[in-house]
Amino acid sequence: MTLTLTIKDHRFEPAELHAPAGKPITFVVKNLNTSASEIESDALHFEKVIPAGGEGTVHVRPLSPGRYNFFDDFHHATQGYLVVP
Ligand SMILES: [Cu+2]
Repeated sequence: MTLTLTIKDHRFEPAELHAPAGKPITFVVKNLNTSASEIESDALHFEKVIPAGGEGTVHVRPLSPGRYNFFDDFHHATQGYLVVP
């Protein structure tokens, strides 16, 4: 499934996303900030720089139930969660 989110004013919108267990997930991330962001997750094993005004796609393997953190590695106050029930 595909989840779409934006980064604006250094916040993820939405800051919490939901996805089913056991299915591959694609994140499509639009950066509406005026500076670059790097969406990153240790738990989900991705890291991608997204230029200001740009868009990036990251793929995530099928997941077990849990609450997975991701963040903007260039602005650590920008935090988000993927919830897999
Ligand atoms: Cu990084």
